[in-house]
Amino acid sequence: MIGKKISRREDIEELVKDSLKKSIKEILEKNNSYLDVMERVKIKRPYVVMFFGVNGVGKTTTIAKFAYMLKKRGLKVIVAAADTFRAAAQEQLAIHCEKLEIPLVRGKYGGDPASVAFDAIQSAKSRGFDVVLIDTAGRMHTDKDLTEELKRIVRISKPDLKLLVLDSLAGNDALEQAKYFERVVDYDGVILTKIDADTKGGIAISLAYELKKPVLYIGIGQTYDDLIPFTPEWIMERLFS
Ligand SMILES: Nc1nc2c(ncn2[C@@H]2O[C@H](COP(=O)(O)OP(=O)(O)OP(=O)(O)O)[C@@H](O)[C@H]2O)c(=O)[nH]1
Ligand SMILES: [Mg+2]
Repeated sequence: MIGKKISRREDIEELVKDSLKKSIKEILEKNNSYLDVMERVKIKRPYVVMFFGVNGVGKTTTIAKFAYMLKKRGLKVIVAAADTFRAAAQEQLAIHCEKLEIPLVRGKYGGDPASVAFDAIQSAKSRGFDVVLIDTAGRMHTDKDLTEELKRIVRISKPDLKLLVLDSLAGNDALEQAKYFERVVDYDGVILTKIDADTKGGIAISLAYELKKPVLYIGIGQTYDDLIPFTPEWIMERLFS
């Protein structure tokens, strides 16, 4: 707004607010790529989607929501429990899959997660599944072994879509995580979780502005219905209401 002439009759506060709104909307719209798995599956089947992110951000819960969303739309989904690292990770996913009546390919604790992903993809091919969802262990950037493991899962399962799961409560640290995962494996889009927990989800702006990465879905609660597509309008409403 520097250098802009403003007449006496105009309300400066309103003008600043409108200008800010316009800028933020532009940033979000430029990097908002709507993704419809239904359309992608028509081109590539099975369509392989891999989820990763640091510990506890909501990967496993998001996979259950994602599977539910796809199943509701008539797609045949299979899940790969490629978190063979954290205790009870396999059982956690098994409970979700049982409730949702979705098949799960499990691995052994301490086993090779890449082979769990691979087996699920093979199974999807032979049994005619539309989508494979791969859950992975949470990992910090300080963990070299887990980073190498993640690269290996990507190399072997060749996912069609790589999704980074970020906790919207993590603030600036989420941006650091986004930079780290971009460097080691890169990804196509982000799922922002826990938006229901008193956060406006402003991280979506930083992601779009600094990394040009779109937020594709947002988690807004703990039930299977609580995953919705992200739209710039949605966050604008939250930021400015
Ligand atoms: N309120 C709220 N809670 C969520 C959301 N998504 C996930 N959670 C909760 O966050 C916690 C961690 O979720 P998980 O799905 O186990 O996270 P994770 O990333 O798989 O964790 P690790 O496998 O241990 O790395 C659980 O209590 C979830 O119910 C969300 O959108 N809103
Ligand atoms: Mg998990």
